Amino acid sequence: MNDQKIIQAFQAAKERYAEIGVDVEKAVVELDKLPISLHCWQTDDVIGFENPDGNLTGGIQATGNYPGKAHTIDQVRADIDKAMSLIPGKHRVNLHAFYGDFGGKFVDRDQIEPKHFQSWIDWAKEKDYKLDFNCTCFSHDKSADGFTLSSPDPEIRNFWIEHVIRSRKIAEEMGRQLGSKCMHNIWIPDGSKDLTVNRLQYRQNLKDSLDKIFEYKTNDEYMKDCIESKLFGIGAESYTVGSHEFYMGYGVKNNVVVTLDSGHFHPTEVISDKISSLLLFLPEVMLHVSRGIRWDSDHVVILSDELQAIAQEITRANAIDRVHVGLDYFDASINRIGAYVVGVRATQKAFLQALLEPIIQLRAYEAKGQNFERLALLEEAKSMPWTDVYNYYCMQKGVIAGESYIANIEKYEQEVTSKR
Ligand code: RNT
Ligand code: ZN
Repeated sequence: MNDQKIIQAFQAAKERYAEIGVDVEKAVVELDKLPISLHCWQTDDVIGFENPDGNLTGGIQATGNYPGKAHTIDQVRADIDKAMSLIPGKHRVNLHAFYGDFGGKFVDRDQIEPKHFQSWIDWAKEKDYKLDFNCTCFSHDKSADGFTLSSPDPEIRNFWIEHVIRSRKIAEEMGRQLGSKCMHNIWIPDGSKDLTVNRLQYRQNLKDSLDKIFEYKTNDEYMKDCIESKLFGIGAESYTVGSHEFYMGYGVKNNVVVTLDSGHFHPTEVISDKISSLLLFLPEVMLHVSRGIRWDSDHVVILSDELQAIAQEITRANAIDRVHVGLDYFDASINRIGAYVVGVRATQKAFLQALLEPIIQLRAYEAKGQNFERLALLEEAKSMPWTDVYNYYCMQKGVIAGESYIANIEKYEQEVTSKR
């Protein structure tokens, strides 16, 4: 697409939006302020660097065998840099604890320290990314029985408590050095395949473990704790200890941010409608934007109705500053860098559309009970020329607009990933 044409289309879009009372320039400025946290685990199918031959466990699975996945830290970073170069705006990278820079040595989870992440922090500083972090409570001997923080065995519980506290300290250090609050997310795989009779006991254990974990007080300016629920995992279909009700209760009572993963609910249950409730009881909300398909909670994000609804709920609640947008999907069956770019661009497009909503008119219709008018305007808004605004935003940021980025990723595949 040539710049001249992008500018012309943008001018026309701007006039068209003005007719429905929407300020396009303001929407672009707002979109530019929205950081999206790119999960590092799309690069290598959630394997990490602790044990390169390790298996992904914990009820999650990356399916597919597309060539060219990242095997080293440098490759992960190069792939993320490549993806970032095709995404307008300044963004974040979300690391998992088992992606530490362990220098070829085995460092167990209860031994990790900020120094194992210093090279990540330095890289982020150099590239002007911010970091988020996750403890890794899966793909490990001590999670093999299916229980970590909720384990009946106090030794196992203490091991994971230690790991999570250390992870929180690492997150704090990331936030301190990078001058931006690092969101630290706790997700555990705990659950069981079949009928479970001690459901209360495991949940009691998890509650006690979390209480111990949060006894270590972190600096709020540097890091924030989040807890993520799930409905079920593969091999843990009957019972998940960390359910939505569990973490909602824990989070609200203890003022811990709740993470909503869009793939972690019943297929017809959506997270978009949970946001306005959580915002009333918690200062912030963390999102893992994903796309659930049947048993899989982690398909590549696309511009779906639900993604649009999520963005609308956040902008309508005026809560862009209170809702942290992170991605969480891993597709090993397609070009992995392409998977990032598709997902982030879709997320940005959803937010741009939401920011371009004729919200004043919509609210006026709703207040007067003019529900046909509200529905009709919502439908019209979908086909307004928001794509011309997105292309303009890409151009402004020096990023390829439109489908030409596909060829650019193919070139990277030919020159870099296919040679791995
Ligand atoms: C798993 C959770 C969790 C993981 C990452 C790797 O179902 O969504 O967030 O995807 O921690
Ligand atoms: Zn998640």
